[in-house]
Amino acid sequence: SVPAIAHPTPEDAFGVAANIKYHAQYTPHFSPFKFDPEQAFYSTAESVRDTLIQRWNDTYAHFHKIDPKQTYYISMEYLQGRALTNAIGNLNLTDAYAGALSKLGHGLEIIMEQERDAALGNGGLGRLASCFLDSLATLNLPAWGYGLRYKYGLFAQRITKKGQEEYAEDWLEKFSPWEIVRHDVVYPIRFFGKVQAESDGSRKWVGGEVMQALAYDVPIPGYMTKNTISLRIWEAKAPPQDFDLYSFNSGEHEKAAILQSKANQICAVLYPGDATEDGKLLRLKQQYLLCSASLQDIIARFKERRPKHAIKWTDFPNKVAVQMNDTHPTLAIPELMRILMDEEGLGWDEAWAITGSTVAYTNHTVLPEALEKWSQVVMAKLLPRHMEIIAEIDKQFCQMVKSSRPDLVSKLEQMRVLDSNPHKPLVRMAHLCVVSSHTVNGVAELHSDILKRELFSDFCSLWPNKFQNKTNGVTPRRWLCFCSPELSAIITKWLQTDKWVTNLDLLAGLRQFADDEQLHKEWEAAKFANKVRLAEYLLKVTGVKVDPTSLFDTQVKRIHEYKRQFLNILGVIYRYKKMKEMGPEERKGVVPRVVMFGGKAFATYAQAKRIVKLVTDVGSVVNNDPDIGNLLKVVFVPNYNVTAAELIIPASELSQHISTAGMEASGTSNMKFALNGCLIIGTLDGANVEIREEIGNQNFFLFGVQADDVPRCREERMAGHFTPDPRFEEAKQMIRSKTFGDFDYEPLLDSLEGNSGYGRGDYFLVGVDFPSYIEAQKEIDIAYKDRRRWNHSSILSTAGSGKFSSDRTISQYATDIWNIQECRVP
Ligand code: DL6
Repeated sequence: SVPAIAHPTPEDAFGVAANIKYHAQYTPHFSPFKFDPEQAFYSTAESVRDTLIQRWNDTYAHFHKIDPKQTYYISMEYLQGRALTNAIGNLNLTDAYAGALSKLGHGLEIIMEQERDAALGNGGLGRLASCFLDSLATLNLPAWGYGLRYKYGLFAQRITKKGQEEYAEDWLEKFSPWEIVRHDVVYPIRFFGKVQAESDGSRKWVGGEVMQALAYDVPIPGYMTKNTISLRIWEAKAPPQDFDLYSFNSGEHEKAAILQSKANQICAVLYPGDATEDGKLLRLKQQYLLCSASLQDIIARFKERRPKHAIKWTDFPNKVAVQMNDTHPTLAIPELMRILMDEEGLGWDEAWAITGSTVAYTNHTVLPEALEKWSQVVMAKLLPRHMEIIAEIDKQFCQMVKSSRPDLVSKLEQMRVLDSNPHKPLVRMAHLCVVSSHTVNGVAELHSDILKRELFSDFCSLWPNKFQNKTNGVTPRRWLCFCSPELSAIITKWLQTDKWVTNLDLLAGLRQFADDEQLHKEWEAAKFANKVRLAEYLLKVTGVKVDPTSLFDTQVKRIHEYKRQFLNILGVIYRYKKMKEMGPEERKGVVPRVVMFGGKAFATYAQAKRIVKLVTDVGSVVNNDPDIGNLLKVVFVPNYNVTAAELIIPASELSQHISTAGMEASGTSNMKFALNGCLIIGTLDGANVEIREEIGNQNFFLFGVQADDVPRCREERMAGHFTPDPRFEEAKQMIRSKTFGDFDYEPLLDSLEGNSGYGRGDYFLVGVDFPSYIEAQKEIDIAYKDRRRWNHSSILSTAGSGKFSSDRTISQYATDIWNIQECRVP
């Protein structure tokens, strides 16, 4: 073991200050003669990292000694956000660091703001993975997260007169103080090549390009526990011998390091555009790199803990649980099969039994376009051995269905792993996951029911016990304690305990005070302070001045037609029109509102970008209309990310979760808003259903058709059996009349009409739900004027949020799917 290093350890403000100074001096990245906020941030982060590294070493040494069954969470996405506030909060060192920094002439808040968001994910799925890591560590569960170290994370969004523009987000431009490069953890990764039959009958994958995966570890501290686990992210690199000195010296500089340049492309960006064949190939390379490196690592750990010649592979599922976060890591299945058979010498049946008892799959969407399918041709070219294995899985699945379930034979073509359409043969990744995994879960009750009844109904009749629900959750540390310390302090004061932070069900104790005037006063004051903070931020990033006494109404999430930001803005347009028609006296009765939108549209998703443009165009008109003044402001918050969410969510009073019923698998921001006492206007979709049950129907503004009615409504809409509400027509007419500028909104408006042109017969049922949406909005205005009623509902929202802790979700995964137990570092 490495001898202890003699430098100050952070225990109190003096120790911390000395430790920060130590790093400024001896881990220097900047001139030693200055100590500006940026430099102070890096030294502070390095000082925190010292503590994390020590705990992280202790944690894995302990896991090694105990050798418990471990969970490996494989995900292409993690939306970590900033780490400093979270780390010192979880370590209970916030006061010590604030004190130390003030001794060194800096305020903690300014220092925290120096940190860039690590945005290695797109949205809900990635943020969920990050919440899960926090809960895994906090619950002292033996686990690892595996991901990719993208050079450029999710793009940065700028809003200009043209709408959304995308820029590369170079989160590693300086460096990340949280990651530890592991030069001792490197695995070979092969692409292309061919499969060779060996004389003993085995198969061997040879030739092609061999790259390397290099590990970086990001320590994830649990809350108030020594346990600190690792998010291990992989970077592709060329083998060291790759550099061709002869080519370089003869002037062929690019050729000299061709493999390195190819390796650099693999982890260059999160979700490379896949419109081209090259783009598709790159995405598949990313997925394979993640799966192969992670499995080699898992297997190396399994072997390391056993005597070399006594490895019992049947023991593997007793020590390893692999969770695939959606279908992106599906290649873990054929890769585990390949390693077990081709490298460890197991037969098919044994390898298949081990794989099937090890892997489990979480589905996060029912949208057909998000259900991955890969070309068999591309797969066979890049991963020839895996294609063979997948074909064999498909073949055996077909045989099994034919022999054991003749009633399903007529469905077999739709159920198969391979879609053998001769023009475009595909691999259905979701089917590969369902066929191979011991457990498949959805992420909210409604979503899991839809999986069982619709998307995977035939599989469910085959294996009814394979399907489970695990309703999502969010970490209360980041999403309440650290982002709203004022509200958290009030909760702790009224509950007379801070144990709710790790036992969120205790929030139910607030119910008994839901009518207490003193609590109302304190609650409102805390929310108001958060609103003032957000108003300052909005002014800084958008130039729009908002009145913090207005109702803060928010919709922040990826921009997508099914999430219906379009419905929201049409509602705003209608509100604006009605306000314009009012006389000055009538206008005095209007509840002032700030309607905030935030979210990124996928770069090639034209319709989503039109929605962003429409919101900003409406804002430009409404915000500058002297008749309206502060009664209505419409703000598009640029570059919505985790850090922005931490400001926006605690300050919001109403949030919109208004997807077409049946289309949002769960949603997780709905949970964050409710936890922060924000009321919800929503459809019966995803986790909204469960949130409403928990917080009480009277505290939830419900509207819209239900999931079961959606197919019928769509048919009626397509068949023209639909009479649009006049209010809906008025709102559309405002856009057509060019009130908001002369941008071509026809494609967007057409999507609300019949089944021609861009029109998809209003697939997302905006027109159908518009009237009930407007009615719900009216109800909200009435409710907001009654401060007692509103505060009461707000407190009950928080009180009813106990179920939505990711600690609860992770405990259920641990018990029902992974079969792992707590392994606390002494
Ligand atoms: O489960 C996390 C999150 C859900 O809350 C959202 O409702 C769902 O849309 C999202 N799904 C995806 C799907 N991506 N793929 N594939 O991001 O997952």
